[in-house]
Amino acid sequence: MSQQLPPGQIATVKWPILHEGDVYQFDEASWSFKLFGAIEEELSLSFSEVMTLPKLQKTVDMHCVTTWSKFGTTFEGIPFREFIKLIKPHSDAKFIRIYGYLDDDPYGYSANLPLDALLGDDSLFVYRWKDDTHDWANISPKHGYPLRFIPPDTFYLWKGTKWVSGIEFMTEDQAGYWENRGYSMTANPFKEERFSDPDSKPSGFFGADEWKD
Ligand SMILES: Nc1nc2c(c(=O)[nH]1)N[C@H]1C(S)=C(S)[C@@H](COP(=O)(O)O)O[C@H]1N2
Ligand SMILES: [Mo]
Repeated sequence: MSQQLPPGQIATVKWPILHEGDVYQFDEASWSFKLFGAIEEELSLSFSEVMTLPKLQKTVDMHCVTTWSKFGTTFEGIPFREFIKLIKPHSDAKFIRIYGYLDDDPYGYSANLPLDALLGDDSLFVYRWKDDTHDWANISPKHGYPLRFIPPDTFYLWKGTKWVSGIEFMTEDQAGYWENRGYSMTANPFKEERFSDPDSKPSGFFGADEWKD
């Protein structure tokens, strides 16, 4: 809830919508959440199993690399750390990728993050939200229903995978969808880490100006 505007960002009141591909249509029967990679035993959870995990509410800021920032959105969700309690990561598993749908592929989208940055209350798999002008509601399909990740505000929002399908544990920091297309591995908005090479902005920059209030 820092309400600090990172360099090069513009505050918006609206909650813009940005993603690649189609909006995922939730189907509980085929939905699962998988924990895999550098862990002792892989685990697959149903939607009802995920929803029995401990939850909390937290007000956070969101910073999109296309330059909009939205302050003060309150989310209800399951802390990332609750999933770690269900498995035994290898001792050298220092990074993760959070996967989500891209069109019909449940693992088509992903974003990498360092594990040790995700253990606080500001690292949430969310399903409900509110803000100053909206009462509590489920996350809409376009924003990631039934479940999407919200990263700590020290990461740009592309690290916030929508329509999540699982967490991969990794011993090396491996790129996700946008990181493979020229975006930063570390992605700290307050250091303006937008691109992996600050001198060459990737082509196919997404987002345009549609979000402006
Ligand atoms: N599955 C999936 N998750 C995604 C994306 C995507 O293309 N696919 N786009 C990311 C980007 S670039 C941003 S800025 C946020 C936008 O979330 P919002 O549309 O709810 O504002 O979702 C992120 N999560
Ligand atoms: Mo984004």
